[in-house]
Amino acid sequence: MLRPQDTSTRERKSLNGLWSFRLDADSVGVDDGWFRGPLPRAREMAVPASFNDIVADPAVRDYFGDIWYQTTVHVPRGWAGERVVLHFESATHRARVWVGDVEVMQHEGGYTPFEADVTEHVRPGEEVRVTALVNNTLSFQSIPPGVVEDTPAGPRQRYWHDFFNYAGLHRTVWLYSTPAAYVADLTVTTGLEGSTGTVQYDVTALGSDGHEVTVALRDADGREVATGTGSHGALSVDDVHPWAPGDGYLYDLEVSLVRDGRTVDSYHQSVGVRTVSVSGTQFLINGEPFYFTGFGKHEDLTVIGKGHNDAFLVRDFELLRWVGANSFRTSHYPYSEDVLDYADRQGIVLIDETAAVGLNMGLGGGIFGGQGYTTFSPETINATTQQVHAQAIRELIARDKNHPSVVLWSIANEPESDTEAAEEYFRPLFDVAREADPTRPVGFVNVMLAPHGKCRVSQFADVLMLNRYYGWYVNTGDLPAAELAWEQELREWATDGKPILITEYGADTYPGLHSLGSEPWSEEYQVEYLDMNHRVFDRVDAVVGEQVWNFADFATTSGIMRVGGNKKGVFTRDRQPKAAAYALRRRWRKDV
Ligand code: BDP
Repeated sequence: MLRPQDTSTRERKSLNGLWSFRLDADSVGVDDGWFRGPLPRAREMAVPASFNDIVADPAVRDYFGDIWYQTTVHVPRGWAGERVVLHFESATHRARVWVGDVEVMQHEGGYTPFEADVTEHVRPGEEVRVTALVNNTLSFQSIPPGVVEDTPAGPRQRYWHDFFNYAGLHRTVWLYSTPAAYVADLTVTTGLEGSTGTVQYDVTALGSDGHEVTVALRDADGREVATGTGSHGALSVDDVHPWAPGDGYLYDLEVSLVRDGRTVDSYHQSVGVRTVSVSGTQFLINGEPFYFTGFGKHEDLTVIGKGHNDAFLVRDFELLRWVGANSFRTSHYPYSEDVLDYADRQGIVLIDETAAVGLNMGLGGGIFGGQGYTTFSPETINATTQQVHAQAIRELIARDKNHPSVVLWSIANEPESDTEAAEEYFRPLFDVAREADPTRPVGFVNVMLAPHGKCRVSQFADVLMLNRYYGWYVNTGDLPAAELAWEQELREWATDGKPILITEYGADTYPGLHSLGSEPWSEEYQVEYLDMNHRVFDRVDAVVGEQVWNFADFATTSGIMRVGGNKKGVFTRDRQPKAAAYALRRRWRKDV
């Protein structure tokens, strides 16, 4: 599925703004036909945003179940004869959508786009009603999983990931037009041979009998550097300017459908010419060893929750550059496509992750302790969940395959991985990822409960991604003991002969709390904790990167281990530095 865009043959109209909004705790809205007219007894709600922190009512904050959103849109007069598509960039965690009285689509999964051809249900020049029934309940068959438990005080949603279950319409909703014959999909892969780049393209066109596909590649100054015809082929670029970390150089590939000399459809794809590979314990970008510096992040903001915001996007990347980060992981779900587009342009390297987080009953909310369930079983995470997970992997790759910034797929965060059931569950999922994208390495993020020798899933991974909290959850406050234990474990992993990425290490830090004795929770401790980790990483050659947990403080569920959320941020939730930010800057930036 291609992201909507304005071109010489296409137009799009954002549906963002204030929508009618209503909770439906008893799930009566479908039977009562709430989509058939103006949403009864509705209030207004911002799109894009999570609804949770906007309404001044704790019951709304913690609400789970059916949620209705409705708006109206004027279909532009000029779209007569065009194909009209309704496109949601996401709806968390699932949705059904009606246009007028007609249900046009359903989608499972909260972080990837979905769309429907609604040409037959709209009339150019007229207004049409768009109604979305969003549902944010997590179950053992959703990604991420959760469970609704009956308690004396009523049903309660539980889940095993350490961030607040924000929900709603987090990203842009578009109505857009294409010609009847249109470019439906496009896959671009690139290569480098000395100073020559190659751009392989594969176009899927629909409704296009008798049309010819032509492509033109232009450099950043708009100069045409290569052209081609046919729905697939390879372009060669002399004196190529590669995409590289810190140098987000992009070419523009224009794909056209042509008939009788006339351009019927045109679509533009940014192309970064770069290669990614793994060789022994090295991670190579453009054939050169790459060392990741950066963070695990979250889409998490005050008031708007997981709603996308351009100002914070730019602010966060400013801070990444300021601190010397060259990369981050989209922990723990696919981020807004605005983030990926921006990372491409900024030359920031991404590890792109699915929403498969919390598939581990040995953990809960970042807190060790059994959860009273068996992770993989017919009643809990089962074959149906595996299908949903496989689909989540396919949708992530389908959406993000053309981004040069993405160098590695992460198919899960900290799942149970030390059991036979885990091995059976994950083996086919690695195949799904590799089939969807043979060009990028694939991995998953390993948890401390499944150390080297016990983990049965890391055998399938191209890169070892480890989350470790020596000096925080274990050896708390005892950094010398932590340093010994951590180095010992890391050296065991290094015997696998694969690159090791430290995808999480971090210490909760209350901003403004100081302690000469460097006690946990103080800014001093966070600095010394990071220093200890860095000494260990620098002694183990197979370590190819360090991503601190977390870029910024973020919201979680309530718990005795959390103080107003997770405070492992190097920046506060409002994006101000803690002392650790300056320490990282000194390590990561060679120029200051
Ligand atoms: C890891 C998780 C991450 C948590 C973190 C923590 O991957 O989501 O927020 O620990 O405990 O288990 O801070």
